Amino acid sequence: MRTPVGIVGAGPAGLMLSHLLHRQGIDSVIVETRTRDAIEATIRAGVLEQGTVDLMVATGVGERLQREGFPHHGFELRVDGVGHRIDLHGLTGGRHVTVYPQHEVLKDLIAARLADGARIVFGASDVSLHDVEAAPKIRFTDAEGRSQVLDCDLVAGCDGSHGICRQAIPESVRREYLRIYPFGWFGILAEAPPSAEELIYARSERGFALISTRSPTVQRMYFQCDPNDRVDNWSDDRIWSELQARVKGDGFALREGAIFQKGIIPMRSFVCEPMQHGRLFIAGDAAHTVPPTGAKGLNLAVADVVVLARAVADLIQRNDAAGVEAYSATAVRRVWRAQHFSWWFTAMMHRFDEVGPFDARRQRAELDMILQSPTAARLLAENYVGQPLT
Ligand code: RFL
Ligand code: PHB
Repeated sequence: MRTPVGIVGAGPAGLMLSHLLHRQGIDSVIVETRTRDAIEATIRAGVLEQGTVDLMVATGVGERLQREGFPHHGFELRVDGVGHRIDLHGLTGGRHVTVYPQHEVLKDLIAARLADGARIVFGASDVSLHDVEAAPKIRFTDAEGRSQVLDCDLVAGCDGSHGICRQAIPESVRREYLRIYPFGWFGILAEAPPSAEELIYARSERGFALISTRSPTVQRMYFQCDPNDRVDNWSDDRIWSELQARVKGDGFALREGAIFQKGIIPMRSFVCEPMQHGRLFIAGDAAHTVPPTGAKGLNLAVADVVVLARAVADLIQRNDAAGVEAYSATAVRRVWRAQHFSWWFTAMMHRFDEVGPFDARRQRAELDMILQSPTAARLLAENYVGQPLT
C-alpha cells in the first residue's frame, strides 16, 4: 500500500487531518488500533471552542453539531457555595462555546470520511513506524491478521498520549516537559435532568467539582479525587453526597439519578518538542496533554491539524516546504498558551493538600480577583473560549 500521508490514530486529530487534506485534494490512509464501535462509544471531551465549531461547519461536518449542540454563553464559578456567573458572551465580545460530545464529533468525521471514500484501517495491531527520516513506512497487522506495510511520503502521528509515534523522534532531539498533579478527577455519567443551564466549576474546602452535561437526560460530573483511589471505593450514595457537599450553598442542590459510568482520570500537563522529525509530524495528545479543567485538549488537537493540513498541502501541491518546516514552531505557540491557561485554571480551582496556609489564602485571593475585577474575569473568559484558528 502507498499513500501521500499515512495517519496513525483515528481520534479528533487524525480524522480531522484526513478530512482537511481530502478537501484540498490530498489522499491519506488512517491506521487505528481500535474498532469503529469502540471509538464511537468512548466518552471523553464535551466542550468545543467557537473555532472548532466554525471549522466543522465550514468544512461540511457540522450539520448535526449545529442541530444538536448546545451553545453555552457563560458558566458558573462556584466558590465556597456561592455562585458567580462568568459571562463568556459579554466578556469576549460575543463569543461562546458549544457542548457537543467528542464521540459525536468522531461519528460525524468517520461518517464523512467513509462517505468520501477514505481508507481507514480499524482494529490494526502491532503498529510500528520505520525510516521516518527518509522513506517512512507504517507496518501493522490488519484486523484479519495479515501483515501490511504502508509506504508514505509523510506520516502524521495522531495516536494520542499513549501512542507510539512520539517515540520515533530520537531521544537526542526530543525534549519532554511534564507536570503530574497530586490529584485526579472522578468522572460519572448519570441519567438525570440538568441541575443548571450552564456548566458549574466549583471550588470548595473539600476540593474541586465540575457539573457538565451531555443531553437533557444525561449529565456528566467530575470531582477531584486521589489519583490512586479505586472506583470500587465509591458507592453511588457516596458519590452523590461528595458532589452535593462540594456545590452546596445558596439553596442549590444537584438533581441525582442512576449512575451508569464511573472512572478515575489522572491529571497531567505535558508537551513534547519538537512536534516533528524528518517526515514525521505529531499532533494532538500525541504531542501534548492538558488537564481537562480548561476543556482545551480536543480543541488543541484540531488547531494542530489545521496548521499541519495547510503545510502539507503547500508541500505536496506547490513544493513549498516553509509550512512543514515551521510546523512545530507554529503549533507549539498555541500549545503553550493553552498549557498555561489549563495549569492556571486547575491551580486556582483545586485543593492542594501539600501547600501551606499562605498558598491557600493566596489561591483564594486569586479567585476573588476574578470575581471582583471584570479585567481579570475577561482573561479567564477569553482563554476559555479560545483563540481563533488561524
Ligand atoms: P485521541 O483522542 O487519544 O486519539 C488517538 C487515537 O489513536 C489510537 N491509537 C493508535 N492507533 C494506531 N496505532 C497505535 N499504536 C495507536 N495508539 C493509539 C487510539 O485508539 C485513538 O483512537 O487523541 P487526539 O486525536 O489527539 O485527540 C485528543 C482528545 O481526545 C483529548 O485531548 C480530549 O479528549 C481531552 N479532553 C477535553 N478536550 C476538550 O477540548 N474539551 C473537553 O471538554 C475535554 N474534556 C478531555 C475531557 C479528556 C478527558 N479524558 C478522558 C482524558 C474530559 C476527559 C475526562
Ligand atoms: C465534559 O463535559 O466532559 C467537560 C466539560 C468541561 C471541562 C472538562 C470536561 O472543562
